[in-house]
Amino acid sequence: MDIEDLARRVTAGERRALARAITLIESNRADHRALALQLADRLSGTGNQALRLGLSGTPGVGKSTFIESFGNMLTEQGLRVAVLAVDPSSARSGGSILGDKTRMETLSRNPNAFIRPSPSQSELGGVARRTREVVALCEAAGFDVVLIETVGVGQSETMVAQMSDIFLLLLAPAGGDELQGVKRGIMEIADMILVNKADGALKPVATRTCADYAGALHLLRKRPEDPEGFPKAMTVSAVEGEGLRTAWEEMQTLAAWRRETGHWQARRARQSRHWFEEEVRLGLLARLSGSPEMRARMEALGTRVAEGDLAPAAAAHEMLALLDAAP
Ligand SMILES: Nc1nc2c(ncn2[C@@H]2O[C@H](COP(=O)(O)OP(=O)(O)OP(=O)(O)O)[C@@H](O)[C@H]2O)c(=O)[nH]1
Ligand SMILES: [Mg+2]
Repeated sequence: MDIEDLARRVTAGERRALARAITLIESNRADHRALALQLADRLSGTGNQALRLGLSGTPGVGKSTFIESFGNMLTEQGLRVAVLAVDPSSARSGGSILGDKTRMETLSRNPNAFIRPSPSQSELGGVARRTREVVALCEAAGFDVVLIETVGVGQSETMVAQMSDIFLLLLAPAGGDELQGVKRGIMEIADMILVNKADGALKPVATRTCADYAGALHLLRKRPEDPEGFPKAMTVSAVEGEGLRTAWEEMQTLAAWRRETGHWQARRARQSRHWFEEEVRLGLLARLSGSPEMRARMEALGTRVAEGDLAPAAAAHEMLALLDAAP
């Protein structure tokens, strides 16, 4: 495989080259991995910075519908949009985006949009790691906006926030007590809350819900990376396209402010450091379970720990010492 040529074609914005590069990045084969690293290295510093938007929300809140309307709106403004997903269940389901191309029908046929389902790795850490590399690819390929979708379960939101410049939380209109259902931790990483389905009979409920969340956001500790008025709660209707333009303007305002004040670069720098450490961590884990001998040793030590024969910390120490001995 000619990495130079592939890199050139990716930067030229060739979709097929991009798709091939992504397949390479998602592969677990050791030789592919080496080529993927070469490619990433070759593409780093191409200079293009996309706006990376994270989007999270529980099943049925309208993520796909939102991405369809919002994505089409952006392409109408002449922007190129990539849509990626971090789906921890994708190893089993084959990826939510793929299953739901019907909800993104026009966007998936849009020449200025690129939709890619979640990589099917068995662990969330692996999914997030590959997605992050694909974000960088899309950026090198000249996309203006990269949308990273995740369904709001477990750790996936935090991981998506860690690869986004702006993190959006999509919520449904709900009664007052349901507001408690959104975990504080999620509220704290949200840059904007969008209460969807603000249309028809749901509109008054959505407006009330939005006010409730605006109040809740207000109670959170002020973050240095926010200008006055952020994080912000707004109502939208993905189906009717209502509020999307305003939401986009707010995102741009926030992005511009963060760029001017240096928070944008600081956030990216923090994220890069985080992913570096994550790579090291995952690399160590891989080495610890990479060979049958290592796995057998882990299993044996685990058994001794379970039987009370050895303390967990002592067993871990013994296991880690093997890494020094291993080539
Ligand atoms: N009234 C109304 N319904 C909406 C809106 N957006 C989405 N829906 C409906 O909500 C349902 C779920 O929408 P999806 O876009 O599939 O939601 P999702 O968040 O992608 O769901 P999962 O992929 O299962 O996580 C569909 O029946 C949509 O038509 C909206 O703005 N207003
Ligand atoms: Mg969906």
